Amino acid sequence: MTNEREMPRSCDIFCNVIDNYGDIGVCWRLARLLTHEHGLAVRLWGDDLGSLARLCHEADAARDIQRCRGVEVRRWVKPFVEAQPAELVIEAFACKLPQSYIEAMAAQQRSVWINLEYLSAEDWVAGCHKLPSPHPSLPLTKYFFFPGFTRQTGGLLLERDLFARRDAFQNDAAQQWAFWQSFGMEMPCAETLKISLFGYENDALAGLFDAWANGAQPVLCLVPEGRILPQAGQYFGDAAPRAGNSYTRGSLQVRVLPFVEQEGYDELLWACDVNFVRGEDSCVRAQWAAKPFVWQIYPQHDAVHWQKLQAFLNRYSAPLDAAAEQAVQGLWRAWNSGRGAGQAWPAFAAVRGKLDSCAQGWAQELAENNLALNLLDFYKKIGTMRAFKIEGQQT
Ligand code: TRH
Repeated sequence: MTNEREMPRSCDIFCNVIDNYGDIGVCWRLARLLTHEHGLAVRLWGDDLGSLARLCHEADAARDIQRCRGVEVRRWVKPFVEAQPAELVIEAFACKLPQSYIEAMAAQQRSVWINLEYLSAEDWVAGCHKLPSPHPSLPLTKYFFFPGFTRQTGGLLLERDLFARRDAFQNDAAQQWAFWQSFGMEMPCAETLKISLFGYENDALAGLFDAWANGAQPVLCLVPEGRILPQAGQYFGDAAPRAGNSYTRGSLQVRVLPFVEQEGYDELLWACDVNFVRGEDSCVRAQWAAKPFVWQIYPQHDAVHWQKLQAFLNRYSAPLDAAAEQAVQGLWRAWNSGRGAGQAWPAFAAVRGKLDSCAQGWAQELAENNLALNLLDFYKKIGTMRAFKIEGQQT
């Protein structure tokens, strides 16, 4: 039984990779955070370690058991291996835990079982956060845990020292120089607008590139290898763009970057003036980078992602004045609808200074609600509740 005064000592995180890097990205980040900042023995069970190997180069996609950055990384095989359930069990994004593992949890009665949900800024999230879901046949309860942007939600993943590292990087020319050198590049001059571009396929790209190519300000656009890259190459007539390639048209220079490790991606965001991000985790990292950003939300078939996008936009643009709000909404909507981003760009560029000055405050406010701390707090509360229940039964 969990002791209410104790932190969990062990944690199992289960991740079923749907596509892209978001699922494993969040799990890998959480695993490292619980290991390094809270001293938990973390096992990360993933069914696609190839995706993890892109985020952490020391991970070997072919191995069943390995240790990476202090985390025990396990291949989630079927049938599942025999494993003693951890004290804190996190099922990421409603992936289905192995039946044998669920039965072992029920038999041992020492785990707190959490379903960590996708991130959304929608209002309903607050009402569902921490809701219990009793197992239909076993003496077990699973709890929903929702990341989010308000105090009524589980908050966001944030490393303890991230802001200090970000500020050190942004105030240190030597670190920045080393960053550019690591890609074989010179440090761009001050007047160049540096933009990172991580995205899904997007028909609005050519129009946006036109706007940058035809603008007065030099633009350096850094495109990590990924789904939008073929279209970026196509714009310059290159059918097989690769990391290291560089293209120029008018004021625009595009440079293809290799997909870097997860920690390195933060530096890319910190080094740029505007960041185009996608999905879930990169969107959060862009907010921690405290720079103007443009979010391409993960598209869903039934178009519910538009509601999610608008819910976030409403919160994010609330502190902005009318011009900045309109500019942000205009570019984000154009980028997500796949048309008109080039036309929407000048208004966004014009309010960049305002967005810059709001970004620090926004990040600071969100930082007050830390997902890992909330998770551990919740674990302790459930432990206390259980202890009372057992005491009650005994007296
Ligand atoms: O890869 P994604 O599109 O993941 C998506 C979303 O999370 C979506 O919500 C989910 O439903 C879907 O997957 C299945 O975007 P995301 O979430 O930003 O994840 C990308 C990860 O890749 C993030 O952790 C940052 C990392 N990254 C690197 O480590 N190196 C890089 O060079 C780049 C560009 C990204």
